[in-house]
Amino acid sequence: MKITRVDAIPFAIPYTKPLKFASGEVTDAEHVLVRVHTDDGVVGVAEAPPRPFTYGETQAGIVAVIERIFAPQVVGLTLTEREVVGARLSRTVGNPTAKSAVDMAIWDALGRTLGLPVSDLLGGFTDRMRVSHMLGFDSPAAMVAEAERMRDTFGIRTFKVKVGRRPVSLDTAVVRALREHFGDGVELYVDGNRGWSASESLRAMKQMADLDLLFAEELCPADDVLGRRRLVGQIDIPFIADESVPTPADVTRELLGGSATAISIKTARTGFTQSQRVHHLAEGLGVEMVIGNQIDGQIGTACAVAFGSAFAATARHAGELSNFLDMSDDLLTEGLHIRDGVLRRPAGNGLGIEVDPDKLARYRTDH
Ligand code: MUC
Ligand code: MG
Repeated sequence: MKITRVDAIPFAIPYTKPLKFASGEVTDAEHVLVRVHTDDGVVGVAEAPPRPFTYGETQAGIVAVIERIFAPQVVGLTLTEREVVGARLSRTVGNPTAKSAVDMAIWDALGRTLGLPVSDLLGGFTDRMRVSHMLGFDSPAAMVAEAERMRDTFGIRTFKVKVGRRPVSLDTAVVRALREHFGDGVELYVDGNRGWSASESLRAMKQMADLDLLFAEELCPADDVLGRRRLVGQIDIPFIADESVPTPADVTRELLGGSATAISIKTARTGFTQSQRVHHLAEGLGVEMVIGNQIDGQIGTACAVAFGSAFAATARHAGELSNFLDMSDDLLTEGLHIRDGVLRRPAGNGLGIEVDPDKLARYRTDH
């Protein structure tokens, strides 16, 4: 169970449909495959998705920090020393997706070694989650058509609508068009990616007050502490903190400070070890959780559904597990499939997934 090597392999797979939102746009999955090898010949995998606009990480930076800083700190430890891994990695600030991919690849290797699914090791609540699909910026007609395609093809009936454009009516018109088109046959919520000011957010929420939204997420800048707290105090649906809670300490501060009333858990940024802490904190403080998506590929999505299906509170709401549908290809031998609006976690030990060596050879960009 001793870690002998950690690989960080950059790869690039184009999207068939770019995702646009208030803080950026994604056209290619330029991610990093992380592999943790052990002296038993076991290999655990995970992926790190660089999101420069959210965490300041780049693909080259993730490869460099893993190869030069993190790998030497974890080689020689055993797979059960995850708290030691965490303590060593936390000497370096930031780099959340690089740290998380190392953590999750270790969990995958542990599950494979023990002959158990990671999801069962974490909590084992269920083997599936309902899926929520993100609708990126476009016209109301195009976003309704995209939602219809997702419902008809994959049975998805929960949609997170990207908002944060100006004037706010550009986005509120989309949400209204979706509600008018689908009636109460779908669940809707909005995510501003910090695009609006607190007062614009309040105006938009008033315009959408009759649209039966489930949640509002990160509508305005988190560092506008007072504006955001005032906003959260004036809306009557749970306000999800996403970019403002990259660590468990941030979760505590945001919830106790009254600047959030729900939490997005993204395994891409808190791995499995820290996501457990986020889950336990949110549960203890009595707020709802949504499994978020860092625009993950299928490896990242397998991680998200492994965690989300492990606990009652995270399996309760639809998880954001569908961004991989917009990629032109992926790295797995057996792809993930969403049917009737549900994603089952892959059966098998660890994460239950295998990287296809031919696909990796085709998409890796380091040679
Ligand atoms: C989301 O929930 O915000 C877009 C930007 C980011 O950091 O994550 C994605 C999805
Ligand atoms: Mg978000």
